[in-house]
Amino acid sequence: MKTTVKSLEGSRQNIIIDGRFVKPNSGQYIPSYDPTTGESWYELAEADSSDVDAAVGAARAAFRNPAWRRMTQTDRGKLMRRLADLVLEHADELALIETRDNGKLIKEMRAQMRAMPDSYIYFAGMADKLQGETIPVNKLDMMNFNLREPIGVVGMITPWNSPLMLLTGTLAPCLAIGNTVVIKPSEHATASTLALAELIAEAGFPAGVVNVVTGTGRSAGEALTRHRDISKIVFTGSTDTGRRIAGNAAANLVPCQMELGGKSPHVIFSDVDIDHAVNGVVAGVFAAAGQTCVAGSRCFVEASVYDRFIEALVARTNRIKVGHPMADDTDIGPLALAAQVSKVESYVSSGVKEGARIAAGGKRPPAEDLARGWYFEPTVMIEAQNDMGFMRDELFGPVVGVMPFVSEEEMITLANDTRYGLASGIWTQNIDRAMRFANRIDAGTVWINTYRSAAYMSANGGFKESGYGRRGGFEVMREFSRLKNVVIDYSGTMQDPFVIRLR
Ligand code: TXE
Repeated sequence: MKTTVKSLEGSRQNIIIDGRFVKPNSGQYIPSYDPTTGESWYELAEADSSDVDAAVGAARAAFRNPAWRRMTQTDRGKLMRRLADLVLEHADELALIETRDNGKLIKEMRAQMRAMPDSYIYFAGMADKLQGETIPVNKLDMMNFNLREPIGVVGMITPWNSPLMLLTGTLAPCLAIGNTVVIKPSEHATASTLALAELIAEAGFPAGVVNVVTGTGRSAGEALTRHRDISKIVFTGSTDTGRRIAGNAAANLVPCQMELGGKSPHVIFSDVDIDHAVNGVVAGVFAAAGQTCVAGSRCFVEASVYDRFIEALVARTNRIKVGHPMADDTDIGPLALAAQVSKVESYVSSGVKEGARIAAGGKRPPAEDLARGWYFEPTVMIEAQNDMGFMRDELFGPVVGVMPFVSEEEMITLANDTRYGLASGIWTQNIDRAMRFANRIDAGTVWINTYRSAAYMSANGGFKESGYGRRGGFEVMREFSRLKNVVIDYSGTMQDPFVIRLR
């Protein structure tokens, strides 16, 4: 893998089409910023519609290429295992690249990158297990069965918060089935995707199976979602952009998979160990500085323990260390974008005007060594209401709003009172209550006495404006394959079609 933090520093990165790094036709490059300093550290190519067209063409040719199309499922699985080995071998460098690009903690990224190969291995194992079925029909001497086959060229538009992990959730099953791919990573964290594409080539995937076009959503992203030769679009990002992309895709009747924003409820009942629940809430909302789609950013606490819970949550939050993402003792690093800090700041201040109170954090940290970076303190907002801006919209920052509830009925109404439906969590020792919550909550994932315990073996995704389609588990293999029905008549005869016989 030639792409390393060292090679990226001060460099210009090109796009990858048909297995080669090529310059963008526009000749334009845009800066990628280091969130700890706000300074540009390399430049990425600004691809336009002509580059996207070339990438989709290469992916389409690769889809037809017998070297890929006629490779057996077992051999595809072997390639993916080789890729898993290469990712593991380069896990620490991939982690460094992501930390430098989006400011996520190095300790978290190392763990994430070392675990990521397991995903490729899991889907490699599925490459030869996707099977159709035979269907009993009401006719003799007929065989009716379903085939599962790859869809074609899949366009993937990924975000900056966990570029490789979020990409892997769809790239691994896509490749296992035999599709080809054009990836448009976020302009805010592009480098790790280029590095992964190098490893994909090194593993032996034929040229053109995975192509990477970089640049802004407005240019490369739009072009990809409007392209007529794309068979499916996978998008992870904001609900507004998702809506726009789904519109572009609809014009070409292209199906989409959408993993969008969230405003997930996290519910605490009085029958639990408060310190454990506080740890759950802190992990659920402050991990990755709140930049996770499943962040439990609305916290509902049973009124009888509300004061005790707030006291413990504030004390725990005040012990969180905000610092440089490379330091081992840092709990929260910077936000990935300058715009995110302004967004979070403005929602916190409008929340105060709407009547909420800051019980912890609420501002950029005063420490001098953090002044140039895009940091924000972990923040607890109390006296929150569901109709306040910061409780309604996704902030994608380290802010939790807390409010009390009295009855289970009231809690369910409050928890479901959101346009999103991605994840949810509940802390209780009462199994009946937990199951009632699991049945009634409008969210694609329900965590009981835990939070953010996501697994690539289970299908995850959103309801409502959090999107549609599922990632993980065997479900995703169906999403990235298409079903074809085949009928054989082995009677050896063909009746005159105009003679109708009643049985
Ligand atoms: O997202 P965008 P941004 C949410 C989060 C955050 C907000 C804005 O609330 O504050 O989104 O972040 C590409 N056609 N999430 O601006 O715009 C873009 O280049 C095609 C939630 O980064 O959704 C990038 O690759 N593509 C989230 C990707 O879309 C377009 C993760 C995401 O960008 C495009 C990230 C267009 N018109 C942000 N416009 C999650 N669900 O995990 C942009 N893009």
